[in-house]
Amino acid sequence: MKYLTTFLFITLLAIGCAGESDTEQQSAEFSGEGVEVEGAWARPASEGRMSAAYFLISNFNDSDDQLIGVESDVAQLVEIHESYEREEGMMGMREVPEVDLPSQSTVRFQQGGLHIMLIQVTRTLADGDTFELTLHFDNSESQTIEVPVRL
Ligand SMILES: [Cu+2]
Repeated sequence: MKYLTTFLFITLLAIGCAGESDTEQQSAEFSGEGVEVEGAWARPASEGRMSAAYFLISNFNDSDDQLIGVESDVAQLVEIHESYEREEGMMGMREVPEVDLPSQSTVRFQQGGLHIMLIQVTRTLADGDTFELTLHFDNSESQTIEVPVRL
């Protein structure tokens, strides 16, 4: 457990901190259908270590939705995480049960913010590899996306 905590901390340092908000209210040219996941990517990791995945989720529906779960066979444990400031200058991260996807908005999963934590990856994820990630929503159908691994 102590090892894991240390490793989380080191990873966090590598992930860094971004101050901007994770949700953006969209303007005129925002168009699409349903819930769309774009720009997915994940960090490389050796087998047994940790990776994180990032993407944008846009909710084009007239009603709010929520991301309520993620699944992948590429890791022993797949969790929705958020980074937060534990105290002045000290970043931590924690699991969140769900993420709000407000109507007509884009929620950004990014380094230093919301992310998908892939704990104990079942194979080495090298730059150029891909894996599948399934996202479950409260109101929309589940989606399986292809996630490229890159630096
Ligand atoms: Cu995390």
